[in-house]
Amino acid sequence: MRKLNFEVLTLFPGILAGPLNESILKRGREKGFLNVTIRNIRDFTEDKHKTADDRPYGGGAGMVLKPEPIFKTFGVMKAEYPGEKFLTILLSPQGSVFNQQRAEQLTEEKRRIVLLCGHYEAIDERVIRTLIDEELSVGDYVLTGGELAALVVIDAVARLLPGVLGDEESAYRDSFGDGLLDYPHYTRPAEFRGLKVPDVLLSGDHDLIKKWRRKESLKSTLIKRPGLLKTADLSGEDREVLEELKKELENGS
Ligand code: 4G0
Repeated sequence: MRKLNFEVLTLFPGILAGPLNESILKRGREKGFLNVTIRNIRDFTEDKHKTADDRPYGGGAGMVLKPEPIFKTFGVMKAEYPGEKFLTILLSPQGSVFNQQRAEQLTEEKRRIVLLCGHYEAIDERVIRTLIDEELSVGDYVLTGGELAALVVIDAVARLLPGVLGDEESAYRDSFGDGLLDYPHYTRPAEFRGLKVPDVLLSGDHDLIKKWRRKESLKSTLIKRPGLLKTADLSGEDREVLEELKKELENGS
């Protein structure tokens, strides 16, 4: 059995504790598929006030995370794992945008994955140049800190590890590895306040249902996120269905 190892370096460990100790992440850790160590950067500050940030050279608003506590945290961490390798990631709005493909790649990572969370507008550039392999963003918006972004990365990767999800959950996951949006889902009753479930889903014709779902996935993707079609895993028949859908949508039918 393989295990993925994360090290999260943060000034606010409390933000991470809750989500890692609930539901699927908790189970994944308990079963030994996932290991997450949280390190408090403030434990490695040098002064009696435990100062982690300071004013920017050159002036201007906002504070900058000091290099010393971060370098020290890295030093202590590395000393705990002699001879081991690390992939160091900074969560930052300046990073390349995290996606399902990067999540899948990280499931294969053999090194310890270090997630450094900043909690101020900036981090001393010498940290980035010297300690960081990769900057990742979870989307084009600014958060108060990198902790929620780190949780997004851990969650997206953990659910892909074999054994972390139960059978029901992983059957659901497997059907969306193709880069398309989901098809519509319905459960009982067959009619609710006059709103009917599509007949095809009650037909018992599993071949027809499969085709309908695929077409609905393609339609939804075409309408809501057409850019995803460029990288989606599409068959020849998918492409034919897409051409039909484009014509239908042009006609407004
Ligand atoms: C600004 C990540 C803010 C700069 C972190 C960190 C959004 C994301 C923060 C940094 C974040 C995201 C340079 C470390 C913290 N906000 N989109 N806030 N640096 O992934």
